[in-house]
Amino acid sequence: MSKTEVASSASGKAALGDEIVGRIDQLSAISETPAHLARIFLSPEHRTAADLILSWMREAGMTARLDAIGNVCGRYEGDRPGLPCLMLGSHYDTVRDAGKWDGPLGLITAISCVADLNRRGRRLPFAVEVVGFADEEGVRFASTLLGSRAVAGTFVESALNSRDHAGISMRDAMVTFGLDPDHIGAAARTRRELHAYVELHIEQGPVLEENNLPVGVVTAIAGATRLAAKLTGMAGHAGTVPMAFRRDALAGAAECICMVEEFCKSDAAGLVGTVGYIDAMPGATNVIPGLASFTLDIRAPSDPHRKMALADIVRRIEAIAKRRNLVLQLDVTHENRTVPCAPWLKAQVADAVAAEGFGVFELPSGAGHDGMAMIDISDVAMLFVRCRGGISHNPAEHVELADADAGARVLLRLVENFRPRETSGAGKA
Ligand code: HGY
Ligand code: MN
Ligand code: MN
Repeated sequence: MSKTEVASSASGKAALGDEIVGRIDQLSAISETPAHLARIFLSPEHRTAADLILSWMREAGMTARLDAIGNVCGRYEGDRPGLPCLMLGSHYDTVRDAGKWDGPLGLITAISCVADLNRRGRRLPFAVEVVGFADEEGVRFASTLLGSRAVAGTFVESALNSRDHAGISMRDAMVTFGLDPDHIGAAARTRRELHAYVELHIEQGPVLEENNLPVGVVTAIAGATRLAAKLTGMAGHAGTVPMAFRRDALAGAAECICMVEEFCKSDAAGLVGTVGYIDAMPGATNVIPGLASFTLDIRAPSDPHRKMALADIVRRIEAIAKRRNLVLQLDVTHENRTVPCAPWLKAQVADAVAAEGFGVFELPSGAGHDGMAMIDISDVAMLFVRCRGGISHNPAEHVELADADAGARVLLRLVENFRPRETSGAGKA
């Protein structure tokens, strides 16, 4: 890139942060309720958000479409039509009571980078595609990464039978949304169509802030296992059943939850365990709960570590259920292996960080990301952007304008300097 181009796009880039932050606010207004940001897969808010993002993609000079599972897909042609692409993106669904940056920052930044190329009439020797994944969080249906799995061609049909808390199946929800559940396969892409997948995302942790850095280069995405546990005891009268005779399902679940916390706290190698959801039936003050359901989310820096820890935790839950004479049902609802970022691609992310004048700092991702699905059709890499206090999955999630701008400048630099693996000197795939 010539000096003037860098200068002109640098001034253009200075506006990148403003455009990005403005759109983050615009998108965050599309929520199930105004008070608590939630944009859930196949909801009316999903549709409204998709329409807005597709309009941004078209304004940026991309052709844009909603794919067969509700992802938003934009394409900016290279210097010749039909070239393989560098795919950028992130997700645009949220957790409940979410922050507004988790997912949208990566998607909106990618769109702004393409808009900058388009403003300058810049065409590259590859296409640039931007994908907004429709369901990374897995809030509505137990399994996650539904959008990116559909793109990777690894969507499991049986997921269509899973039901949300209202008992609506994914299949029916897709039909209501206007999508054909038997057509999901049309969203799949092939390895041949992609040079690489790169995602910009907030760090969702405190490490960049502690190191006083706006951006970081991700080394790997930690794997995770999600489980659904159900304990069945005996409902009874809160006033008449002596404690020794009770089969209290909620008390059993509480003992399991405290055990998971203690077990993970005592692990010195980064094991984390979370119970994010619990439900007790019948849920009346004066009734001993006969049924308790809760979720488990177990993660560790390596797959063997996670699997060994999980086996131990399951044994302990089984022992608690047995001792309390409770019937246990424990199902794995989602499992993702740890995904390494490709060294050749990670190096280009690092080069772009350095070229924009920032220190190169590598760190793993404890959070899951769509790259865990995209790895099945492409090498992946990630660029992290600092978020205040490392807070995420919380309305207090925040990114400073300067850091949003820094992330955009690095991503744009990466795109303009991108060399496919075969020409990057990294040797044959
Ligand atoms: O759960 C995760 O790690 C991601 O935010 N979905
Ligand atoms: Mn998230
Ligand atoms: Mn995310």
